[in-house]
Amino acid sequence: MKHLGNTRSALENAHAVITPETHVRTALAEWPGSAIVLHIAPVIGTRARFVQFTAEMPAGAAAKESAHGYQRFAFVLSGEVEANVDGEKRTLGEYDYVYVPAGVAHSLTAKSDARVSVFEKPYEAVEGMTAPGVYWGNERENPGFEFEGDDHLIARKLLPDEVPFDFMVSTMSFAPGASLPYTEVHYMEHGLLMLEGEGLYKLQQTYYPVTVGDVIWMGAHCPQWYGALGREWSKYLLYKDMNRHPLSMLGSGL
Ligand code: UGY
Ligand code: MN
Repeated sequence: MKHLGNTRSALENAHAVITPETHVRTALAEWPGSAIVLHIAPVIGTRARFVQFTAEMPAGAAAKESAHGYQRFAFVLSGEVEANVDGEKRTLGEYDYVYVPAGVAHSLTAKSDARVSVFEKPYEAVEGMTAPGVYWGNERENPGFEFEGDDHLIARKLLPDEVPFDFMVSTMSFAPGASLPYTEVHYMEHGLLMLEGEGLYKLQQTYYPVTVGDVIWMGAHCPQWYGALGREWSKYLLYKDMNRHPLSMLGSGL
């Protein structure tokens, strides 16, 4: 695919497809020793309201909370990472994850070479509402539910579906041939990482073949649909902002 500059990567006004052969690594002060592939940031398209990156951590590398105390969701793609959050230490393996609320000091230390998918967002507090606490989980232990009644399409919510959370991370799993029931158009944004399998993603008016390792940004109102191809179930990790009035960002200066 790299021949003569060919790529499936694309950037449009309300979406981006970012495929592994176009990834460029950078460094972040909070992740010394790790290579960071910063996929989605507020400089993209209609100004994303979150960041999504993959941290490639060599064994021994350690990370700390983000400089501005953003909420962080860290999902281990491979290897082992020791998370030390609020006095609690846990070793996270494949598909284990932790949600760390805004302003909570923590460390993530690679016990072996590891890859971690990270989403960060400033917390939009609501007056009188207690902010969420630390939350741990494993995607594979989540039984999930049939999405819109389709037993070939299983959704797993990785965070409690509760109003104090201002975003959700889920996985969506599709049997070959299964698809989203209709083209969705919604205000909420998505960051997506293909974890397993392959299929066709329709974004605005274009159909993209997508496979493991591909990242997709879907801005507000981006028409979106997915149909699974191949012989295996496909699965993607999906960030979505939730539970806040669309204009509340004006008050917070975003
Ligand atoms: O619920 C959702 O927003 C989800 N079904 N979107 C998606 O998979 N692109
Ligand atoms: Mn959606």
